Amino acid sequence: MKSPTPQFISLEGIEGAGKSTQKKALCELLLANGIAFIETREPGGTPHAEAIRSLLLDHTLEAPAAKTELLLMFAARAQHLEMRILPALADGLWVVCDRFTDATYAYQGKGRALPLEWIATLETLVQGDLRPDTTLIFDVPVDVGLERAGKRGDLDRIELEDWAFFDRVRRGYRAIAEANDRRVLWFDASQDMESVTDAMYKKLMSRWGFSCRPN
Ligand code: T5A
Repeated sequence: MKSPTPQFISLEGIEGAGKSTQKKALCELLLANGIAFIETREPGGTPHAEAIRSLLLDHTLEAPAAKTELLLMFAARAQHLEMRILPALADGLWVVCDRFTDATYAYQGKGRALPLEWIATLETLVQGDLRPDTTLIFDVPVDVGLERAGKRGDLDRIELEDWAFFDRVRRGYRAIAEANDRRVLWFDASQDMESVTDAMYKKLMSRWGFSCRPN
């Protein structure tokens, strides 16, 4: 079934916050309510953008300068928007995206201390006035997130940053939530997975007027 008002949804948080886990649960909620959607991620989502992702996360290469990292994030985003997100929305599909531009504000803006005005300029250039309709931010203490991410196996280049970097990123997300209280839904993701999913379902079912929970 197509929805008359396709929603663009992003999921955000520091490493190990549980975005990917909760994205699956969110997709089950959409399916249970007959919503047609695509699932995607950033950086990535198209072959070109996934190639940029590999460059960005490879810790065996020379590390990119902060400006290079910023520009590559937006290069991948431009491709992703043009080839995948905008066509899906135009077709009436909802879009569920693991990270979007809030990650750039949090990681490159706060984590790398690049000027937020640069990010705002690139955001307008690449996205025009397109912004997610709903953003779910999953918050965990840095130690908890890094421990969970570490259990998953090999760490990528950004996951190898230090505690202080992720603390700045986490604070960056908090500032985004405070400045965008209508768009952003905030979750305490230090609880067990089922409790986080339950909190997410309650808020989203009310927001979208859904009546069905997944079995
Ligand atoms: N990036 C991205 C930027 O710097 N700028 C940008 O503009 C963009 C778009 C890739 C990297 O790119 C950076 C940020 C990232 O460093 P990514 O692919 O989203 O981003 O990678 P990660 O954030 O590293 O994804 P993770 O998989 O680490 O985190 P998730 O998705 O938040 O966590 P998830 O769901 O995989 O869970 C991790 C582990 O914890 C367990 C899970 O089972 C899993 O084992 N878990 C829980 N355990 C206990 N309780 C819970 N509530 C749990 N939830 C999950």
